[in-house]
Amino acid sequence: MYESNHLAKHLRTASLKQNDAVFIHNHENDQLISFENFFQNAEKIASALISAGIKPGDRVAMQVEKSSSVVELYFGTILAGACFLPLNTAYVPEEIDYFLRDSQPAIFVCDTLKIQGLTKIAKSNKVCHLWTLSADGTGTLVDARNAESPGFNGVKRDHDDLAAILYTSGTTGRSKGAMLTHMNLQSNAETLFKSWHFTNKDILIHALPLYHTHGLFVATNVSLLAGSSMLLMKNFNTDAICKRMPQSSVMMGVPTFYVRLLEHPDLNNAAKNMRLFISGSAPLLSQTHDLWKEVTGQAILERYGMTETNMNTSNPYYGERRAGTVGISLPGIELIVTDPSTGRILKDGRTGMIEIRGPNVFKGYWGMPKKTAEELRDNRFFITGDLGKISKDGYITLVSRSKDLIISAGYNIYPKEIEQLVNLIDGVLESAVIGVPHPDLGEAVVAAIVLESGFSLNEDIIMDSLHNRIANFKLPKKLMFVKKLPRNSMGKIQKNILRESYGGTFSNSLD
Ligand code: MCA
Ligand code: AMP
Repeated sequence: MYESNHLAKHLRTASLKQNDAVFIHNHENDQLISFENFFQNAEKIASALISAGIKPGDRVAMQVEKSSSVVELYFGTILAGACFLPLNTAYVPEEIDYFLRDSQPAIFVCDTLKIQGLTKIAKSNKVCHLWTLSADGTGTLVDARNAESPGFNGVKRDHDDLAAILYTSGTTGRSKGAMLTHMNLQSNAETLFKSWHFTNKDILIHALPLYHTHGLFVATNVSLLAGSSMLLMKNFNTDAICKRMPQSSVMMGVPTFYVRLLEHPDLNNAAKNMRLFISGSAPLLSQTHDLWKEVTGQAILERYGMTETNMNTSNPYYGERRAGTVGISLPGIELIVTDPSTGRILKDGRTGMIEIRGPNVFKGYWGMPKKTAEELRDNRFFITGDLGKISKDGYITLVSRSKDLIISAGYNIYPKEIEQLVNLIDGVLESAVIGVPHPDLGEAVVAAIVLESGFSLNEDIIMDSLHNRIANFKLPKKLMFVKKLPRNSMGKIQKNILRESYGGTFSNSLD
């Protein structure tokens, strides 16, 4: 089936033998969607996209709440030969304007509730069709789908053709669209499905968003390849997860999931039937790893990935899951550590830049050949920006990052973007944004602000100016008004000193 469409063909194979089995179980309304139902809906969406004039390689962008229809739209887009472009639901219109301008999608699917604010933006960016999709499964996308019949067999797409573009924030403040091919997604799903021993008996607790690599590709593609089920939860909620664990077998989450679940009194009992807990997207503290093992008797399997590469390393399914490490390179993926200034390979466990090569590595940044050339070497090694080391027996430890990036509960936040907005506020002389340890989020955003002399701005004024200009999760959790910023002899702001000064800001809080 779907013979000429590389990714669709591979993702469909396992479930052909179990069309009636449940692929998606919607937690909110207990609705069960069989594989057959799912693929028929995806085929109808593909037909609707083609009827709307979609051509191979066209972008289908979406910003909608999590639902099974999103998964159908993803697969329908692949079948239609187009390129799926999901956007974080927290992005405000100003941010959406940038993504539409940069990616020039043919179709943009948005939440029915947001259509008023987004119509003008879609028009000014020459989007051909603005469709809607609400979390309750209604909208013009669904109307278009329902007007079609199933049976669409997929547009021809080869392994090197684009399947998706996912935006990842840029150190200069401009988000970059990572171009992912059919092979990138298929090869990584295949590797993970084998490494983590997924089967059609598995039921995956899916409480992650569907607009990032973790919840979209890792969770969904692996489940499709294995023919396993997903329990789709709209949000992360510890009560609901503990209640559902006894009927489930695997959970994928960011470290915040594990930190919060450890607070739940039922965890020990609830986790007894689970065979695997996987963590990634941000560092899992050794304390969390150890405590989880103490309470549930199971070692969390930590893995390491990036939007540009999907997953690179994983702790083993059998064998030692070593706390504080992200495990070993996945089969078929080369990982080297290099000297950041010369690019020469470093041996003997020395710390340096992690570089990755393999079928998982993306094609480049959308419309940014210069940026692509800076990060993707001619020999196809991708310079990750993560600093780490490899132990004698192959375990990789991430030590720090060379990029100025904050990871807050799995969401990436680039300080530069916030600094630029803070600096525009009347009365602000300059600012520096840093990430500091936070017991729940891992890292939280703190902004150090210097005011121009004669101005006396308070927190509310600053926060009011930032609201509606950036997504809420990027907003600083704390503002520090300072007389001046620490600088080195070259005049560069010393963020390490700020991190030391404010490192204890949230040490006792769970705000
Ligand atoms: C929500 N808020 C946050 C975050 N999430 N603030 C900072 N950082 C966050 N991550 C804020 C909201 O803006 C809101 O603020 C308030 O918290 C409550 O919002 P709510 O949605 O109720 O929050 P929550 O349910 O507690 O969300 C926490 C969460 C969520 C469930 C842990 O952040 C989450 O789903 N994170 C996972 C992200 C993820 O999938 N990352 C994978 C990226 P206000 O009250 O002011 O409105 S892919 C990746 O990294 C690579 C490839 C990889 O390796 O996987
Ligand atoms: P993103 O840009 O959302 O793809 O985030 C990728 C970044 O998340 C990587 O470059 C790492 O810095 C970080 N990351 C992913 N998994 C882990 C992990 N297990 N431990 C620490 N950092 C991680």
